[in-house]
Amino acid sequence: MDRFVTASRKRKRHVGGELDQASHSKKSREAPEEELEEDYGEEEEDMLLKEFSQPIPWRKIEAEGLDCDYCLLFKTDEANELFNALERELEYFTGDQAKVQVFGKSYSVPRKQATYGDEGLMYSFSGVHLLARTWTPTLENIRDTVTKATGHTFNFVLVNRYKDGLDHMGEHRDDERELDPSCPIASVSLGAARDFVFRHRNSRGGAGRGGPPPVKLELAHGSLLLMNAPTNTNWYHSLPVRKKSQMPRINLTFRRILKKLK
Ligand SMILES: O=C(O)CCC(=O)C(=O)O
Repeated sequence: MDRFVTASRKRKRHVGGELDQASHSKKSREAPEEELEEDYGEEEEDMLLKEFSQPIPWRKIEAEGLDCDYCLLFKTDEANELFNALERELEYFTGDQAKVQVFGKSYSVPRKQATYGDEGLMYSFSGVHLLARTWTPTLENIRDTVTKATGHTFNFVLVNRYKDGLDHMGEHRDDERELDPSCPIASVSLGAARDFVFRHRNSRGGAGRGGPPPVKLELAHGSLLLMNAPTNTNWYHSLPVRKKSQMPRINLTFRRILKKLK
């Protein structure tokens, strides 16, 4: 994949010759208000782009019917700030909304969950129907960064908070009909690094052990994993228990949902 977060090709200069990177106090108190826009030659533009742009080093993860892209989207400092802001802003479900139905029985979810997104959107899975709360500023900021990095837009996010390595998520596929099949699921991880495991549908259970081997990866603080089609048709994924992990983790899966709530 060849995607880059780039600086603008035109940079503003103050009349006095200072680059607009100078401190705001200096600009407002000493520099004249008037600004000139300069066009640069191709060579100089390339140099500036090298200096100011951050190529995102994507890693391709592929197996039979599995197509994912992985990168470190946020530097550690940024990721720390985002994690702390989410800890202040997010409200998680309680009561019945923090439970799932499996074969008619109700179980507490072994983590905390929340859903945010565009007005009226609802996401249903395992017998629960979760209505989106309004985007918070930090979720909007992360969503827009993911859009810039991938070119995809998202209208919904499922948040999972794991207090430590005992909190986990069982094997499942994100193959609900309301998900737009042309849009990958973009999974941003903040906090403790955790293992993430894909298992092919033909490799589950006693009878079907002939499928391809599992694909395991560690989702790092500040990382982005893109699950492209047809991954969620063929492969289940899970976040297994890791008893040694003592730190919390927040995972955001940005999605595009097709149907509006009536
Ligand atoms: O926390 C994670 O990385 C897993 C999230 C997940 O599997 C999901 O939201 O469907």
